[in-house]
Amino acid sequence: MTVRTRIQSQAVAAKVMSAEDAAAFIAPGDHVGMSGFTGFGHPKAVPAALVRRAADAAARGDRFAVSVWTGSSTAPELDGALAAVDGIDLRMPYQSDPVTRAKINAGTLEYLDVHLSHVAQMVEEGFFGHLDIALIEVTGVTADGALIPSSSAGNNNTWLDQADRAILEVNAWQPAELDGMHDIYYGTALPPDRTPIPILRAGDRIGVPHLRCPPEKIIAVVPTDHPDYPTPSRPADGDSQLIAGHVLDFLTHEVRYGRLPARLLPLQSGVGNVTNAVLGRLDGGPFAPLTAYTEVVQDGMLQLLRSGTMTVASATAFSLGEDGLAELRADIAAYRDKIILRPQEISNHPEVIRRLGCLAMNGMMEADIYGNVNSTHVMGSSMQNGIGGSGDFARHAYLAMFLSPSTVKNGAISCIVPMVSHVDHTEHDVHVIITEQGVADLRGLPPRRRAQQIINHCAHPDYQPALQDYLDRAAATGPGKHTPHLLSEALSWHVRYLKEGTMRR
Ligand code: 0RQ
Repeated sequence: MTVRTRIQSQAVAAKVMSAEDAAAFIAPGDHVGMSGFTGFGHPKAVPAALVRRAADAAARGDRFAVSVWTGSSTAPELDGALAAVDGIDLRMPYQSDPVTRAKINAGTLEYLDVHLSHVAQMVEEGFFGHLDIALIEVTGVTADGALIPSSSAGNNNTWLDQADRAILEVNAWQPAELDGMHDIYYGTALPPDRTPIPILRAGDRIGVPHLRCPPEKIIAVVPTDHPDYPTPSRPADGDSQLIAGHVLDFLTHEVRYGRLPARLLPLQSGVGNVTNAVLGRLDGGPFAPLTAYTEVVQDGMLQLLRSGTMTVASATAFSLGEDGLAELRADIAAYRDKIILRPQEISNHPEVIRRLGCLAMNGMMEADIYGNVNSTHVMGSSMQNGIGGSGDFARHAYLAMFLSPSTVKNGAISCIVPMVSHVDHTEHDVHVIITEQGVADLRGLPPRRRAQQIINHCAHPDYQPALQDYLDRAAATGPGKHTPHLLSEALSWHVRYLKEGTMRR
């Protein structure tokens, strides 16, 4: 199917032009709301033209930069390439690109790390300034001008509603069978006019399949034929398999004690190898049929849908590796009724997450002995990726689990520390911590008993003596006995062991 047949509306087809011409509508300093979520559904041609403009400006000793708002992370060809030519003023709400990260941590690129479910509301409230341009990849345009979304929903409805002008990329590489998979909800409003989000089950559809945009707002349409960016993946290592085994044992235990139904509750799983390993272990397991109310459909989830272990997955985007992407494209019609892509305001909506009772599984950088979790910062001040949707789910989930190896960098850094160097999820939001060492179930435990659980069950044996020694001395000599700490020592833990280069004793 050619791009021309993808654009059924005459009015929209009349706006077709080159990426260069479309990019010329974007002025330095503009706020540009782009589609895109974890390498899926981002615009591909116009950002490349912006990179060329920024590079040309730099060659003249000038600067061309815009603010880039998206759904989540994108791909090296967008985030990385634009950051490399200093083409980004401000980035929000999530990134995971090494070039962007380096610029953020050098202080030359401003970054707003926002809960993904909060973005739409905060844009409407005007906290980020006015949105000049929506730059959105779509799969096609219907005869009456409705937009068929592509492989992520993200904030696209908000960008199209809020922006002054819209540029569309119509990507013929995206399967036409995506049409009908989305559920775009236009019922949200700011208080006091809010009404309940009527999702009672993960598979409920409450919206419409297409995005709306008045034709007069569309100033340019760029045909493309570019693939999405598959999520780089590594084979599951031993630690991931051990963590997955602990998660399965823990869920089995919860079912046995009647705290979870036999088919569990809707799953949310963050990105990465560990959560993929968990999903792999669920395949063909005792908990079926499963559902997911989550943010992204990753390879492990596609496999569950394929095998029938999972009946439906609600998300806002795909986040697939090369194999998963090939599988989806080969058999996409079979997945259309099993996958629902919603705006991220809805996929991550606290009201719905709480009502459905999601089981949230997310990665972390470090947890402290009292259960506070750092998902974002190295050494308290350098950004890794961002909070993404982890806070949306953790705070409101029925069960908030954080999963991580107990050490990273070949054992040189312990992910269990006396006091986290940055807090994303407080001790009140974190129910269970799971490392390859075991499970710390923190529910119902006061602080010192939580600390003992975490040290005993999650810390690496190389670090247990130092953590136990810290807890014992803090409890004996610290100023307060409720959450005992020796503050200067707690924070010097990170510095001390960074200098030594290893914590192994
Ligand atoms: O560094 O890349 O140099 O090897 O952080 O860590 O172990 O590869 O694990 O890819 O699952 O990422 C928390 C970052 C984990 C992720 C985080 C270093 C480590 C490695 C990556 P290298 P791993 P993962 C909804 C959920 C927030 C968003 C979220 C994340 C690199 O899960 O971004 O949860 N979460 N979204 O070596 C120093 C430590 C470290 C450390 C790890 N304590 N100190 N470095 N690293 N711990 C989904 C979405 O929102 C899309």
